[in-house]
Amino acid sequence: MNEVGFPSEDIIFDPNIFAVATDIEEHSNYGVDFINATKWITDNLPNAMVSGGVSNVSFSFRGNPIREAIHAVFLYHAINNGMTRASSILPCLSFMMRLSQARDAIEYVILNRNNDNNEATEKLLEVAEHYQSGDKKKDATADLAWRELPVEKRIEHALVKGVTTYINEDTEEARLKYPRPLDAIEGPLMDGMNVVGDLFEAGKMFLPQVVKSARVMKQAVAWLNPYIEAEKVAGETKGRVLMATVKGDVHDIGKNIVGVVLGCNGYEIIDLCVMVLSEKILQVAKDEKVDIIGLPGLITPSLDEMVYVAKQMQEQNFHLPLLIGGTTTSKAHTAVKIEPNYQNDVVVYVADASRAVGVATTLLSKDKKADFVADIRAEYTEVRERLANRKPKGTKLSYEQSIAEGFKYDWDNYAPPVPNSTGQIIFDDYPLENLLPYIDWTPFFISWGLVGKYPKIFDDEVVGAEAQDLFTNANAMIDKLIKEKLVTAKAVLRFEKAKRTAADTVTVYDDHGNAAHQFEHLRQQSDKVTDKPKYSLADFISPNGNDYLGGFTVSIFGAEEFANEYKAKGDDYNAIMVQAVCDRFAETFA
Ligand code: B12
Repeated sequence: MNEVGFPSEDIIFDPNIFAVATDIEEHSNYGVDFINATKWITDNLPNAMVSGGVSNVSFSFRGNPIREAIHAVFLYHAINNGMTRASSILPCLSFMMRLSQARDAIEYVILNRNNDNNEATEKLLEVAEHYQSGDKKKDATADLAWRELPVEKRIEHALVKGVTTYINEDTEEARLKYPRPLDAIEGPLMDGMNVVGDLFEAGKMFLPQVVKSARVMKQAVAWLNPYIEAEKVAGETKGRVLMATVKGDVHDIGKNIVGVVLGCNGYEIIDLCVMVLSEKILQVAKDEKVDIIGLPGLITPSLDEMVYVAKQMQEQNFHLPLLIGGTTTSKAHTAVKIEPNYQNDVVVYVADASRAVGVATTLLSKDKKADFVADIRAEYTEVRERLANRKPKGTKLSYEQSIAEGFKYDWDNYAPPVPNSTGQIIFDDYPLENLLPYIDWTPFFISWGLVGKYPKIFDDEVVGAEAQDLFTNANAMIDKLIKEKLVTAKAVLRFEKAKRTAADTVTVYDDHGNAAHQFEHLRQQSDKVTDKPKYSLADFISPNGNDYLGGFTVSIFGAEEFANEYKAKGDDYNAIMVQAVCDRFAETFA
């Protein structure tokens, strides 16, 4: 400042203000953090000003006039500690007097006092309810009107709204109403989840809300598990079943239910969790000598992955039944795409957990298996024949034609840029703080199913509030990752001399000029008539031998392990949050 002659009073610091009373422990101190930061700046940096976006602090109370009072109390403490200006602030002063009785409750939240078990937040929620305007208040009572509905509708409401408060008692009521505990899952709970799925598909629910629905569902299933287990058939193990959600798919609620139900019927379950590579599934199946493999698939890409697993089973000479299940799978897909690839034993599509027991028992029965398999094969052959009349796909250019129409460039008049060094460079622990300013947040919101560009997305009428909430939580997660050093950014990069040695081939050379590796690239072969060349990545390396190829790989180590800790606690929301922010770090690093 002295060196460049910049007036100190022209420097304005704008420390972040984040929402308090969010029900997330890490957020409780955000008010205090801002006030302390303001005090430090004031004490240590004479004349500097401190600004802040005050309305963030009360974000949890959207729609409630108590926000104004929260701003007033917050400003009182912030100004006393040196805050000089505030931005994006809702009116507050008129409210200060009227809400004097709320002041203590607010002050405890802002200053994070008496809040060890969230007591201060709970108290403020109670007080805030009191200040809710007529309409909203009516909503709050209407909120409880759903408690009068039949148990099936209450369960649906809890799943759609992500409310866990009454789910144990409602699940218990359903358990008593239905003949068996599993019927409560396959009846009202799955019906409710289907409503969630339909709303999501129609764009009326967003991913963070679906994650909360999943949390409710998991709690309900956890409530029912002991009752399902109590029906357990005593005696010898009937067989070993390996369950694994395939690569790329994170859905595990259905798989866990199938595991519990089979477990209670005398089967030993080996559960490899989610996102499991085919190689691992098959290795464990061999090592553990399992009798059946069960694959759940809930998203479309899982369907191809299941085909891959089936092919691998055939190639590796497996001789055991393969069960296929989950919303996105179907008898038709199993018959047309999966079964033809695995003929050593049988592939069976199973629509729900209760059917899984019967199917498994039949398949492991010496007497019944042959007839059952013959019936399934006949049925699937019929399905295939019915679906056989497919239209042929569009044609492609021949490879030679594509090369002829490839990208042309005057390489003799081109001087390629020269890297500072060739060979390998390693970053073993790159500071995450350095990556922060470059994060591209838009894909973060897309990964949560919220469409809109950052930061404009916060103003979006439909998803704005949800986006703001997510962003606040993402930043809290980032603080935690950095402060507690939970993950490490690592990278390896390398530049080498390179030459295009054939139409689609790039050869790289070591420092002694020896060919070290060849990269083969794909070329576009679409027969669409356009002016554009048919590109290949190889087109962009000079054939003259004076060019370079660079490659890198980045990874955020520890992210998966930390996400799994949350998953183990049934907290999918934070597990996904860890993955989503680490994905941002990885991309930024790249
Ligand atoms: C909850 C949920 C989530 C949760 C999952 C939480 C968790 N830990 O599992 C979260 C929020 C993480 C999620 C994420 C996504 N989801 Co989702 N999700 C759902 C939802 C609403 C419910 C699934 C569920 O748990 N159902 C309840 C269980 C009990 O039912 P079930 O799985 O079918 O299981 C029963 C039977 O099928 C059977 N069964 C199941 N597996 C097996 C296996 C075997 C071997 C056997 C014998 C039987 C069997 O037994 C069970 C009990 O009877 C569905 C909608 C729906 N209608 O299913 C969408 C749905 C599956 N999701 C969908 C999508 C698109 C996604 C995302 C891609 C969204 C996004 N944009 O990121 C991501 C995918 C991420 C990934 N890479 O996997 C789509 C899939 C569409 C498609 N064809 O691809 C669906 C169908 C919603 C929709 N209508 O659009 N999702």
